[in-house]
Amino acid sequence: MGENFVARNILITGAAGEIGSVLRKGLAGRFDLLRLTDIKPLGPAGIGEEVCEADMQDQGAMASVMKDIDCVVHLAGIPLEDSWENILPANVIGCAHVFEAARIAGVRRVVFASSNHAIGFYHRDQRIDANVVTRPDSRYGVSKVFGEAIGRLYADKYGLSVSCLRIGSFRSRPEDRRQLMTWISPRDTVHLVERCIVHPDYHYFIVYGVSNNDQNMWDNSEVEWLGYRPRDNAEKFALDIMARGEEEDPVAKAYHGGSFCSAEFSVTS
Ligand code: 15L
Repeated sequence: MGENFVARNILITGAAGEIGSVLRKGLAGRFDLLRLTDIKPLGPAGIGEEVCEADMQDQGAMASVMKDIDCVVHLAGIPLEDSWENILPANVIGCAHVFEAARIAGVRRVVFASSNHAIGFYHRDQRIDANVVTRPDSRYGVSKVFGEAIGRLYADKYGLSVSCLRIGSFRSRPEDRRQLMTWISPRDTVHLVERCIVHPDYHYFIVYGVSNNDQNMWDNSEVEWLGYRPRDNAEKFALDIMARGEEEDPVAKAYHGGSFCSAEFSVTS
């Protein structure tokens, strides 16, 4: 990136969503400006905030929200499996618009909310790092692989600084057995995103968005330098969850992506 990066003005897309709302609170007062966009209502702007309704499909609107921004945190999109008709415009075209608008506006950094579903078809007995080949488990997962790829292109070709967060299960507390492995707490999420915003110099990397879970399957040791030190551990909730005696179906249970893998699964051996 050349000289060290200083993040003053931050844009969050999808700021009315679950992660966006937590970041809005958690990052309040940390930067000169938090500009928040969504297609859903965001309420009135607080101190240090600007709110604007903007649709990622609308290139003109995207261009105007990028003005004077140092770093975009791109969360907007469909957060679950859906039809191609819905995934393509929201998660593929919309994501391309965001990167392109950022490039044209001279934004230096994009923090992209990817997902563990980019690698969902790895077996649970395999602990993986971010160098593995992607194995998306859904149309949604494919859209996240696309986002990671466009991020890589914009880093290598145009010199943007890009991080991709393969977020696990963002919940206030883990809700099932799988989430004992995949949970990321709100507090750790704010810390991770903040590290990705403020780190003075990086080109491109992928990090797993996961708390300090005893049963974690994702290895972030190559990105120690980022300073992400998660403090929460899903194991604290394990007794409660195990006592419920709920079982995942055999396909979901075999893979990192859980029910995203078993949905529509039709391989017969
Ligand atoms: C995701 O990417 C989804 O957005 C979220 O709702 C969860 O389902 C999560 O992954 C997960 O894997 O648990």
